[in-house]
Amino acid sequence: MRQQRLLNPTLRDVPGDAEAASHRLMLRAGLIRQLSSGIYSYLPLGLKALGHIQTIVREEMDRAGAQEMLMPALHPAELWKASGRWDVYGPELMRLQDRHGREFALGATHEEVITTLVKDEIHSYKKLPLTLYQIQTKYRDERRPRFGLLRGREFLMKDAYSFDRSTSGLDASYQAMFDAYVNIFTRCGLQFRAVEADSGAIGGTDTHEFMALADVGEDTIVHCPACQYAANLEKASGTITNTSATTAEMPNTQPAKVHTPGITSIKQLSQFLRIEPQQIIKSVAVQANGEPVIALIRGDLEINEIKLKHVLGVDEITMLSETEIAALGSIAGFIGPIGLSSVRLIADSSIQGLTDAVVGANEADYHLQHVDVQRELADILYADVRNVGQGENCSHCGHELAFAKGIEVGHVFKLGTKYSESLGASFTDENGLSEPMIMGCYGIGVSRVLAAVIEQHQDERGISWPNAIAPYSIHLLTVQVKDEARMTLSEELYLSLTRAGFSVLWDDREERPGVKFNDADLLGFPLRLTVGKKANERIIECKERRSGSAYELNVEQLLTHCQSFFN
Ligand code: 9G3
Repeated sequence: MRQQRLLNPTLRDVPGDAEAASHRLMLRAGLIRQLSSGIYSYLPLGLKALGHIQTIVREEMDRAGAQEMLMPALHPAELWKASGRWDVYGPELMRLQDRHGREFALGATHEEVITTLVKDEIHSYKKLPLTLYQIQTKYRDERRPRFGLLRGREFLMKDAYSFDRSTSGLDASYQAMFDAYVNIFTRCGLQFRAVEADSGAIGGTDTHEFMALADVGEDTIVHCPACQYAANLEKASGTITNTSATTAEMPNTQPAKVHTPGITSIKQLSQFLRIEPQQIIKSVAVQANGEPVIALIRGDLEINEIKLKHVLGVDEITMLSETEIAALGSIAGFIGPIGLSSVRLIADSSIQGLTDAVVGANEADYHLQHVDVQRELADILYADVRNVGQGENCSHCGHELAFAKGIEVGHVFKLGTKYSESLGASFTDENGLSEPMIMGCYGIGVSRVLAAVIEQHQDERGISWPNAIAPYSIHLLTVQVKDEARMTLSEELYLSLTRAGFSVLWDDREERPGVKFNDADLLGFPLRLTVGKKANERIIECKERRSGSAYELNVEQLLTHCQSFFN
C-alpha cells in the first residue's frame, strides 16, 4: 500500500479523556475514531490488526474442532423472556421495536439464540459433542464506557457454545477450548494468566478468565509465584496468620467499654487507641433476602461481596441504612457483635483466635476492648468472606501470594443445563431416553484483545506491534521522494517484498524525514526500511522497532534478511 493514499490520520495530541495508553495510541496512530461514547469506527490500519487477531482465533477454534457460524444481532424478546433474562438484565441490554411494534434485544450474548437453534436441529446423541462459534458484534449499554475499546458499548466478540451428552464430555470440550485460548493469546503476543473466576449471574460451575496483565486492567488477580494457583480477586482465597500479638493469652480481662467520641472509622480507631487495625473487628451490616446480617472481619481487610452472597445463599445483598441499623438496637459507626439479639452473625476466618480485640459497643461514641473471640463469640459461624489481603499465603504451597492488575480478554464457563433446561434443548440417548444437553460457553473479547496487545506493546514513541498482529510487517520509507533514483529503488523493493508475500506500507509522502521517522515509530510496524542517501550504492537502512537495533543492508540481502527476521 502507498501511504500517500492511505486513510491514516495520525495525531500529535489526543483528547484529555483518553486515559488508557492504548486508547491514546489508537487515536494518535489513526486506528480508530469515536462515533459516540463507547462506539468506534475502525480505520484501515485498525481493521487490519483486528483481522489478524480474528484469523488467529479462527485457526485455533477450527483446530479445536469448533465450527464457525454467524447469528443475528436482533433477538426477539420472546427468546430472552423464555430464558428469564429479559427482566434480569436492566438498561445494559439494549432493546428496540420493529415497525410492527414487536420488541427485540440487541444481542449482548447468544446463549438464547444458539440453544434454541440447537434445540430445533439436534435430537440424537449421535450428533454430540458439538461446538459452534461466531465472531460477531455485541451490544451492551455500559453505564460508563471508558478506555476506548477496552470497555465499549458495541464490540467484537468470539463466542463459542459447546453441547455435550455428559459432564465428562463437557470437561473435554472445556479443556479443548481452554487449550485453544492458551494458543490464541500466546500467538497474539499477550502476557496472560488463566485464573479461577466466579461464574456470576450466568451460573454454572467451573469458570476461568484469561487476564492480560496490564496496570490499566480493571480486574485484580491473585497468583502464587511458586505454584500454578491464580484466581480473580472475586474468588481468590489465601491463608491468614493472626500474629501472637493479637492472640496472646490474656489474663481473664472482661470486655470493657471505652469512650471513643466520634471515632467511627478503622483508621481513626487505630490511631485513637494506638492499636493495629489487625486488632479491630469491623462489623459490616447487610440485608440478605430481607434479613439483617452482620459480617465480622479483621479491621485491615475487606469483605468480598461475591463470597458473602455465596455463603449466605442469596443473589443480592445491600448495606443497611442508618435507620435500619438503629432498628437493630445499634448505631452506625459503632456496630458490634456483642449484645445484639436476633441478628445473624457471620465471621470471616480472619478474626479466628483474636483475644484482645476491639469491637463497636452498639452505643454512640463507645467501643468494647479486650474482646476474646473464642470466649465472647464461642459458637459463631466462620467462613471465607474476604478479599485476599496483602501478605496472605498460598493455600496450596504456602508461598506469599502476589497481586496484579489484568484485562479480561477471555472467559470460559461450564454452563451445565441452565439454558438447555429453560429452553428445552434435549437429546435422545441410546435407549431413547430424553436428556438435557450439557453446555459450555466460551468468550474472547476480540476488539479488547486489540487494545490489550497495544497496552502491552507500546513505548514513549508509539506502538510496537508483535509481528503476528502488525497491520503491516514492513514500513518502507523513501527520503526525498523527488529523487528519481530513490523512488525507482523503492518501487523495486516494494514490488519484490510484496511478491515475496510481505505486507508493506510504502511511505511515499512528500514529508520531511523527521515526520516520516516519527510516524513510523508511532505506527510501530516491526521492520522499517529506509531508502536514503546510499540508494545509488543499492544500500538501505534497516531499523527493528522492538529491539531498536539499526543497521545497513545491501538490497541483494534484503529478501533473505526479511525471511529470517519474520520467521
Ligand atoms: C446481557 C448483558 C450483559 C451481559 C450478559 C447478558 C455478561 C451476559 C455473561 C456472558 C457469558 C458468556 C457467551 C460468551 C462468553 C461469555 N454480560 N454476560 O450473559 F444481556 Cl446486557 O456473556 N456468554
